[in-house]
Amino acid sequence: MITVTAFKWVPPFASGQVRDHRVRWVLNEVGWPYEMRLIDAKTQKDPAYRAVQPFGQVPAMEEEGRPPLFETGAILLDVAERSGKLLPQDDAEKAQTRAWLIAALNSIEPFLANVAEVDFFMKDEDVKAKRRPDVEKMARQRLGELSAALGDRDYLVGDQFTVADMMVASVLKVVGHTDMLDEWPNLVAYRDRIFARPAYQKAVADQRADHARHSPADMKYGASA
Ligand SMILES: N[C@@H](CCC(=O)N[C@@H](CS)C(=O)NCC(=O)O)C(=O)O
Repeated sequence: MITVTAFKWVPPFASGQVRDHRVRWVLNEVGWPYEMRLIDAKTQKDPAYRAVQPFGQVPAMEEEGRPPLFETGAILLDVAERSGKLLPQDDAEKAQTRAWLIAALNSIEPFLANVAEVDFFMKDEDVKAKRRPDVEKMARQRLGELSAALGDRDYLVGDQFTVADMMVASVLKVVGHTDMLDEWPNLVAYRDRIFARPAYQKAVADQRADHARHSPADMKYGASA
């Protein structure tokens, strides 16, 4: 059986966004059964959990007979490769799919995450007001470049939905609290097309339901390992 780790609870703005939705989603897509292991802040610091996820983050994927796997990009590629789904058959297209998945994590997500960091985590209103235009400008640049690369195609590589589309669409969620995407109708249509997939809808609904069953007290913030 596959076990996926996730948090028991997160603040409402983050529910539906936590990266374990990517692992739930890919497993739903390929039809592999899994169970969730919901952890708290205390477990994050536990050496036993660090042996599973060296940074104490979620998600991780544990599976009998295999070393645990962390990093959502690695997990999506692993599941796609082993299932023979969500990757093109053609070698060159497969390589392009890996490139787009890594680009999502490496060349797009950090710029969008800067926007979210200012909006959700910066406390000082003066610093926030100064930094916001710069981070938005850089994020918009990446989104414009993504829009140009996608053009009028339905998916990023060939004519098939792949793990690259999963990761790029998931990364677009990071600025889902803004209207930034509206400047590029092809990106809005792309995101909506991908998020209409039942496997995605279930992943996010299940994550939200797990959070709704718990409270901040369940996270044991401040408790030592
Ligand atoms: N690059 C990692 C990022 C994982 C990550 O940032 N997880 C967040 C939740 S979305 C987390 O566990 N944050 C708590 C922490 O860093 O202590 C991945 O894609 O798996």
